[in-house]
Amino acid sequence: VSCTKVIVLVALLGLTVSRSNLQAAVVNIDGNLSSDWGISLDNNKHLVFSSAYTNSNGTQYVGNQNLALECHGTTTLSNGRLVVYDLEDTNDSWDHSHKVGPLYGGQDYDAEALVVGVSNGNLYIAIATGQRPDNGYSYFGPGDICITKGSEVWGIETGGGSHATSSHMVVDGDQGTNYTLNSNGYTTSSMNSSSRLAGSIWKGGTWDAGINGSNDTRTQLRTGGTYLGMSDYVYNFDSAFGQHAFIELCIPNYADLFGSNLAGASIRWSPVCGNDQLTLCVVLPSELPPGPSVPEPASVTIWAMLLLTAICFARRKCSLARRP
Ligand SMILES: [Ca+2]
Ligand SMILES: [Ca+2]
Ligand SMILES: [Ca+2]
Ligand SMILES: [Ca+2]
Repeated sequence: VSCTKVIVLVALLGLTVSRSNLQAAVVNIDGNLSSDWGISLDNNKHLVFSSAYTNSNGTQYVGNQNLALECHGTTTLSNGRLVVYDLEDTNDSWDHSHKVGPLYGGQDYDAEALVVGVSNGNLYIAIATGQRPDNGYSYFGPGDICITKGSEVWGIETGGGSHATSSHMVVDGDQGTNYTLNSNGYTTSSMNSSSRLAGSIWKGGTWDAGINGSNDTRTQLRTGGTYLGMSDYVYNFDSAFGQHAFIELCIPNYADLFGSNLAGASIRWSPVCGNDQLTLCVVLPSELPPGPSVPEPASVTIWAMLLLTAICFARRKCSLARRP
């Protein structure tokens, strides 16, 4: 067998392996969490979670029950995606008198799922929540996504406000929004911002804390910070979803952008009041699955090809737009 034939064979094998891995790795940033995250809605518009999501006792997470069913961990979905998750879906029919923990607010304030994954150097985040603009203006104030590692803090602007009420989807580049609340957590005003756009990524800055009793110290990126770039971002809501909305985003080449690999970082999201909170401490899953136990030279070639293909794919799929 000639050397050329071996190389061609290894190349074909590498391409086959990489193709199957990359198909599993594709996340469509469309505000639909069904096929890529295993989070969908049943006929009654209640969340349904993939059987891969389990509670601390190892039983499947079913949602829509009570706070005791909050669960978090790392799992591999049926599509092959390795994810880190925090699920806490309280009853979708609860009114504002119900506790979502630590404070009250019912479904309108329910932070239901925060799921994170990494593929090909890109960071993907998905959120399911009851925070919808059509909850009523005073009940609507989605916080910004906060990532911390040691003393470093990054934020992703979620937007919303008046733009959200005129459109069923907030996307990257729409105006961002700052919400002002009263001491009970009701939104009293909101201000759109064209200098902090939805989906924009920031380092540092001054964060608002939740209301008294929520003990949430970073719910909303209020002022300042250094602009790093834009994510590929969608905040999707529709009456067809019942009282649910879905955030989905991709931060391309996140380790380069952040200057950190985020191992041991904490990712969190809550409404601006902090009445309900999701906090995920992630040691992010590695980008590639463990290599097959094949002879060393072939293995090296396959993984090198995987990496090269992955880099090409990542650049095509999710490119970073920087402000001039
Ligand atoms: Ca999707
Ligand atoms: Ca719920
Ligand atoms: Ca919740
Ligand atoms: Ca905001």
